[in-house]
Amino acid sequence: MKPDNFISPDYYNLDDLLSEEHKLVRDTTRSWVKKNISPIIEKNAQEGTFPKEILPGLSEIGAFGCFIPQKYGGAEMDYISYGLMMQELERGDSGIRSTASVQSSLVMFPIWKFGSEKQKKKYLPKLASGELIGCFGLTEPDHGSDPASMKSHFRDDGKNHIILNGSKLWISNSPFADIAIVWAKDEKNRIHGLIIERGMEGFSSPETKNKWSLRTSVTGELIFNQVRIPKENILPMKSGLGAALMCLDSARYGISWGAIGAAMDCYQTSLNYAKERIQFDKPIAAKQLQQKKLAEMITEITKAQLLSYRLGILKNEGNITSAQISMAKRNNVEIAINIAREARQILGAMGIIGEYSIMRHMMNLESVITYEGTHDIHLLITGMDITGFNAF
Ligand code: TGC
Ligand code: FAD
Repeated sequence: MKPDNFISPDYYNLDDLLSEEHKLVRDTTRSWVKKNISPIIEKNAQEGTFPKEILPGLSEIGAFGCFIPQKYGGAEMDYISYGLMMQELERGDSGIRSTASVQSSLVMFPIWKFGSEKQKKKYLPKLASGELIGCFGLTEPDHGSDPASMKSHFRDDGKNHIILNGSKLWISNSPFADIAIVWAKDEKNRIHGLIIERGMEGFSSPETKNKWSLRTSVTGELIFNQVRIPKENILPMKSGLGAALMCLDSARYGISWGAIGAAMDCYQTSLNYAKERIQFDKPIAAKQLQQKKLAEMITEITKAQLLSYRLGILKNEGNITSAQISMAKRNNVEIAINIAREARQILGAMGIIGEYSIMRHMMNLESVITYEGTHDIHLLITGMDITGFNAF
């Protein structure tokens, strides 16, 4: 890998709108990524492994539960800090951001919002410190975009336990997670969140191998065969698909920022390369065709930054809507994937090798555009919001 000399583009002086705390969180995360992620990540991506040794460091910078109250072990940051942290982590690699997103928004968030006080005290501090790693099981083999039709179900054993059957597919970190937040239906077809612990009899989590995308994040299944779960592991404060969708809102918000990080890295790498690469006696940056690519990249990055910054203000104020989050997730991932594709071309053949990060970002973004609601689903959410008609 090339030395990591990343400097973020800031064409509209967005820094002027950030507080000292925001800048501190961003700069601390950036330094941590330069030191701990950039030197190793290419090897992990080539091998298709997650660098577990970074988990304590992720916890130390506050990436596990950054918006969770300190009394439960979180860093209690605001949502712009959370976003900037996701931006910097994904600038390193989407798989690293994924781990922080899942732990914070999909595991700690539901326990914090829908858990009992006993569950919060039992799990949240250990999740914040990285002593426990969690995963989130919503998607099933036959139900991805339409989780309301899920088949996973449980019945009451008439005493202190429920019995869970079913399976989940495409679950980030499932093969090594200590706990799983799993969504399943009760006997009345009502969806509930359950806390499943590794070691429960009948529960297994095989890895899904041979991905071309998000290779630094381990993905797998969750299989439940007559798993006996104490009733006290049901999240008691909210049931229904809406509870799971609230978790997705939090994660999708973070992804809208994260995608900007990947886009920035591709832009910066291709800009530097274009200034240095000489063809026909001039840097290729002096050619109009390459300038068009670079100028369009910085324009789209700047628009995405402003979108996410405004979204962060709305989220801090508690005035955000799910449809606003969908628009930002969809837009920012799309611009990032387009920027990655253009940036790769600017590097010519050099764009396809691991010495540069672009191709890795490009492949990662193929997952990011599908998970947490596909590109199409987010468009349909916007469509429904503005027309009032459900076109799913
Ligand atoms: P619908 O009938 O619209 O809604 C069901 C109930 O939920 C309520 N609701 C919400 N509540 C809170 N927050 C939201 N954002 C909500 N959206 C809807 C709604 O009011 C209703 O409540 P009630 O009381 O009337 O029952 O649901 P639908 O079945 O029509 O589906 C809507 C749709 C398609 C938007 C939703 O199913 C969807 O978003 N599908 C996409 C699935 C998805 O995103 N899966 C992601 C899996 S997790 C993942 O990918 C992790 S990747 C992690 C990583 O590595 O980073
Ligand atoms: P489908 O829902 O089968 O969609 C297939 C295609 O049909 C898509 O293009 C979609 O846009 C389109 N489509 C679907 N419905 C409509 C419609 N109504 N109108 C028009 N077009 C439609 N899930 C979890 O629960 N937890 C995780 O941790 C997790 N991690 C993941 C990690 C990776 C690397 C990946 C790739 C996925 C992960 N997912 C996870 C699953 C992810 O959320 C789903 O893949 C996603 O929601 C889409 O579901 P699907 O793949 O079944 O596609």
